[in-house]
Amino acid sequence: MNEARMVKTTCPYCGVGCGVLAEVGADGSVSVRGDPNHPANFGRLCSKGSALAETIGLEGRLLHPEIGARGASWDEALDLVAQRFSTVLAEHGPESVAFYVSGQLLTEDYYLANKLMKGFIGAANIDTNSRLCMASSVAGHRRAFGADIVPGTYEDLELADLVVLVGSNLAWCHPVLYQRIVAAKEKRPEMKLVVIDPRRTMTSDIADLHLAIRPDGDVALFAGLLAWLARSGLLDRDFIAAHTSGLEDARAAAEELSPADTAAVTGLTEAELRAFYELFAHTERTVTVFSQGVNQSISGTDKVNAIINCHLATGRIGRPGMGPFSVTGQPNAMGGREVGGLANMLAAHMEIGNGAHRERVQRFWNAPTIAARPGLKAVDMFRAVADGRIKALWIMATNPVDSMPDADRVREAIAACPFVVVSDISAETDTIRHAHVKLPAAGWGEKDGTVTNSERRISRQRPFLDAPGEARPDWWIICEVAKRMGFRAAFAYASAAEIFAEHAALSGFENDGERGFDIGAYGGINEASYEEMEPFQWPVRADEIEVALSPDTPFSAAARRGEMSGRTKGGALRFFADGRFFTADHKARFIAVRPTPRRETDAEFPLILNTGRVRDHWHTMTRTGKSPRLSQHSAESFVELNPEDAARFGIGDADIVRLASRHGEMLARALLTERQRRGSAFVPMHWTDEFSARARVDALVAPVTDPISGQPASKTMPVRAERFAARMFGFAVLRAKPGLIDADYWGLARCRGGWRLELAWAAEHEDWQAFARSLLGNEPTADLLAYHDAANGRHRFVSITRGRLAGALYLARAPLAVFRNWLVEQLADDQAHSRLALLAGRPGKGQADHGAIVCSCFGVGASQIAAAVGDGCATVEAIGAALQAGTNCGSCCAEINTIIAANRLAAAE
Ligand SMILES: Nc1nc2c(c(=O)[nH]1)N[C@H]1C(S)=C(S)[C@@H](COP(=O)(O)OP(=O)(O)OC[C@H]3O[C@@H](n4cnc5c(=O)[nH]c(N)nc54)[C@H](O)[C@@H]3O)O[C@H]1N2
Ligand SMILES: Nc1nc2c(c(=O)[nH]1)N[C@H]1C(S)=C(S)[C@@H](COP(=O)(O)OP(=O)(O)OC[C@H]3O[C@@H](n4cnc5c(=O)[nH]c(N)nc54)[C@H](O)[C@@H]3O)O[C@H]1N2
Ligand code: SF4
Ligand SMILES: [Mo]
Repeated sequence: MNEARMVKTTCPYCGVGCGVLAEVGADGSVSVRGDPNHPANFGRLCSKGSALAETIGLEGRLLHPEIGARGASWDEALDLVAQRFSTVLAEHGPESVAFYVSGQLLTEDYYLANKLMKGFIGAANIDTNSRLCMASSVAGHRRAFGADIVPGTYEDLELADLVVLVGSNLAWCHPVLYQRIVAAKEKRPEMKLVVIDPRRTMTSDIADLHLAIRPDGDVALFAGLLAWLARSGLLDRDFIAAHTSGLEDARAAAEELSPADTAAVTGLTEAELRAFYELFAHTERTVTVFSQGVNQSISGTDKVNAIINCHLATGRIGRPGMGPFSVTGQPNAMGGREVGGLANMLAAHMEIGNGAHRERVQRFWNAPTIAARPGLKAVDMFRAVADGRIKALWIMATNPVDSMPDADRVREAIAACPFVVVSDISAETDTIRHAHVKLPAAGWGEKDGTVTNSERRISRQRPFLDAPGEARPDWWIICEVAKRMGFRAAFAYASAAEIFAEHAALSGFENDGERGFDIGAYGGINEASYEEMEPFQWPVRADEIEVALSPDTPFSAAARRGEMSGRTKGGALRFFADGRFFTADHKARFIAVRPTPRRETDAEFPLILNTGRVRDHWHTMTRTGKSPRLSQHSAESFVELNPEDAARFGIGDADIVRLASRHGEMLARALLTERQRRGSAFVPMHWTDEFSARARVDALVAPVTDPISGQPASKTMPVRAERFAARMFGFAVLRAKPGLIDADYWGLARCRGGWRLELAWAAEHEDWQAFARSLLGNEPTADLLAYHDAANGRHRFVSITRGRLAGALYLARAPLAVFRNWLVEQLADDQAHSRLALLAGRPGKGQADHGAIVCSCFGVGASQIAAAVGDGCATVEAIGAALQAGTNCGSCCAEINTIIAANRLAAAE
């Protein structure tokens, strides 16, 4: 037996970058909790972080290299990859190969992928899923500041008197940061929160003001704010004169819109605009947080600059409690930017377009060549794959067949590419299916390296499990291919620490304060110091903590001291406090921005499709889809529609909806809600062919991009919605994962004890009994109970083995009204069940259905919470005391509040 141990690491999901303590018991069991000493979360975790231990099982893991459909040794697979890339390179030149990588790689992996492509293959056809995520913020920062820098820190969100959230569903997507704001607001109720989002999200529930802006109205909104500040004499003239240029042009552009125009473009009333403008103008300590409602747009970069303009105009940048704050999505979106993972950047914040930078990086790497010009951005890269310009493609840690716009074309392009390599942890994804070579990567808990969060804080991910099967770290895989391509000396790393040391050294190399990203102090870091490294924020220049490298000072302690002394002393914790920017004249730039024409709907495609995230799933669900807890909150894909629109299209609640655009189509469950703006629909991005029939939303999204950043406009796609004429609906709970599912629509989700499945068909089956047998299995020991009401089209099947529920299927001509959560509980329950109740699909006397799961930590459902409200619980705390709901991670508190409000309202009526 091994000894129990605890390892400090970092959550692998969102860009908040929470510290996690992973405890491995003597029996090998793993449990996780928030690290109370980590400055991002101080012990908190959200629902996804709390459920991490449920996602590290080996189910679905890719454990061995594969070539085609057969297993292969590492040597064989690596030789083949190196040989094919080298051959294509020799025959067609460096621009005929490409890497498509990910903000979920660790910095060390990312650094090497970039080094191999740009310095050794010699082109820049490496792009990343950050193109779909952060590219507009990167471009906006570079235009305004001369460098891609987030000026502030998380603490600023707590110190602010006004937090403006633009296109950010923080409550669900950066939950711990959101909870820090909630806690700050509880302490200082005068603190104000404004949410700017076309949807009324859970985040808007605690907002003092929610502006349900028309999609892409943001440039007009913030241009209007600049004009308003100027007209009202509220500009910070001193700051503007000393530290900026370009105000007059920006102001002139902003003033082209009258207040009435601004109201028309934003879809907001002049009174709403005034309320927001007044609040912003008169609150010095203002932070504007923005995310994908800003970045994923045809005017994404302009939106970013429209926001930054207002902060520059008021001098609110780089000081406590103020500044523009782009929150990063993925755990290492920021680290990817540090290493220059985007096709138009070079390593360590240097630029491909700059000859001196190219020469410097080439010299530092001692590289045979260096990319001479920017490479293809993601959308163009997959176009080049489609038309045969790219002949060998290596995809790492991302799932483009589901997450790229025009996803069906991307799938065709990958399927037709002569040589595709995919490194992933999962054996079955919609992308890896098309790989010629599959390389098993080590996953979270197994791999070793660093990530950088939204506030520029670098934290260690440390391993606490052995990599299963033959899985290997991504950096190792890249090195082995590079060596086999002839670049042995430059890729002879023995550990992640060595790579980090080189990356840190490059950041400080010939820097002289010219580049904001500088962690030169860590340039000489050795294995032991790397092992102990505490989370720190960049920059930490070499001269800031020289002492760190003296042999008698443990590095981490010195680094901590460096952080405390050098940084506050030099004011380096926040950028731009000194008014010094990274442009040639060190002044920030105002950018003249004008609203671009909206993406228009027409008679054929009358709705604007908005896409995004749900609380408990992560992207394409390869990890969260394994967790029963996380799979209950949203158990199938859905489309949110305003009830008026739904009525217009003849769609009822819980109907199946077919959504179509000029690019593709999908099916999803209708969810009618007033939270959705009229004229728009919302579909989550998560569901793939693994978990559903035809629910890949990116099949509908056009490959239309922001002209500056190349980021796709994933949130404004004109579509059509119509009722899918289902003749039959079904719901099933199953112990075993079903194989092929013979239904026009289905959605599969993990639950405790097995799986739950939603079904629909356009036509009646000839033989429902046969379908039931195929789904529930033909185990000879099973009792298959059946109930038929043929006239009304109702059929029910229950399979019992050894007195226990093995599976059940319910069929009806309308959306099923069975008690889903009760049935799911029966599956997990080892008691003998009432056959009658099971066949009826509803709890017997004295039992209750808990309703849709709201609190995933304790499995508490909406009906339970509603009942507790009926019993007098009127606050989230009271619900917590009665049911535990909301008392662990707190991610569900906003929903509990909504249920309390609705039920108190109902009681009052
Ligand atoms: N639970 C969960 N959390 C996650 C992730 C996840 O998959 N699941 N992914 C992580 C990643 S990689 C990212 S990038 C972040 C994303 O985090 P967010 O950006 O907060 O999430 P989204 O849901 O993509 O979009 C945010 C909001 O933008 C709004 N929006 C759409 N169009 C517009 C518009 O024109 N203007 C304005 N102002 N708003 C608009 C949408 O209605 C939506 O509510 O989340 C991270 N965190
Ligand atoms: N319509 C629409 N589309 C979107 C968005 C949207 O809002 N709307 N958002 C976009 C954004 S912001 C993002 S960030 C992308 C995300 O989209 P993707 O990056 O495609 O989504 P993931 O599911 O996170 O893919 C990560 C893959 O890496 C694998 N993996 C996990 N850990 C490791 C590891 O350690 N090593 C390796 N090699 N593989 C690993 C996982 O199994 C999975 O297959 O989607 C974008 N697409
Ligand atoms: S907020 Fe949640 S998902 Fe994001 S890093 Fe923290 S625990 Fe992980
Ligand atoms: Mo993202």
